[in-house]
Amino acid sequence: MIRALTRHIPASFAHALSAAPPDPPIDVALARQQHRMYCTALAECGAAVTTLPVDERCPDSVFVEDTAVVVDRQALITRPGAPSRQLETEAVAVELAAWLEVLPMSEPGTLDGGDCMRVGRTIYVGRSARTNAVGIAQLAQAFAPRGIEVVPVELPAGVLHLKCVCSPLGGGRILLAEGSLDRRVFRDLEIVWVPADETYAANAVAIGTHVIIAEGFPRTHAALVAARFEPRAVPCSEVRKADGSLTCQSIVF
Ligand code: CIR
Repeated sequence: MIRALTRHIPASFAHALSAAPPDPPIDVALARQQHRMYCTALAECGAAVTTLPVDERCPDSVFVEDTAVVVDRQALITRPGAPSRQLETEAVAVELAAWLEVLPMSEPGTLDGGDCMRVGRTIYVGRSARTNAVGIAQLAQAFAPRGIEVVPVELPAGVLHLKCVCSPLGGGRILLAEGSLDRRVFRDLEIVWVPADETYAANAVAIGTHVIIAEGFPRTHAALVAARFEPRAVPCSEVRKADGSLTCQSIVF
């Protein structure tokens, strides 16, 4: 059984973190409608979806990916790098504990799940403004007993998270935006290339042969079809205004 954990969007999402103030501002009603379409897409790709209740204290809480990293039957509950987001982990930890063994992180480590891309027994982890060296060391220590190798990746300036430019497709394949990271970072992985002017589409959720991608990126869509995937486009204009995309809205385990 593939499970996906998501979280309802609070009214305070209008004030979510973003590198630049969105113009026009976030439309919370539209964001909720798009989130419902995202959850429906997850379910239609075969996931059993659980959606956590709204917490108005946490404007960014729809971005659950950042709060946990799952390997096999264990979940490392992160310490998100943005202090305003650290409260988000409580409800996620309680829910995941019903399914998985949860492992803690500790100060001064910080880590966002959006910086962690797992491919087989390797986790590529972006060293970013959100994820520090202590956090990366705690990630490596948590999963070393499970045979996980952690490979730190330096991010180009202005990239929020590793998975802003790449995401896993299963079976040793990844989506990677052209011109973002040196492909040699990813050793012998098979790359499905995203054109540089469609970089936003490099963040996608793969479940089996299904891939949920952002609406409006025809060349990425075509590249996935050519690689024998079944892309399914969903609208995400409102989460994009808060620097979010597709993987960040769920924890798939
Ligand atoms: C933030 O700045 O933390 C949120 N507004 C966006 C987080 C997006 N998370 C992700 O891509 N994993």
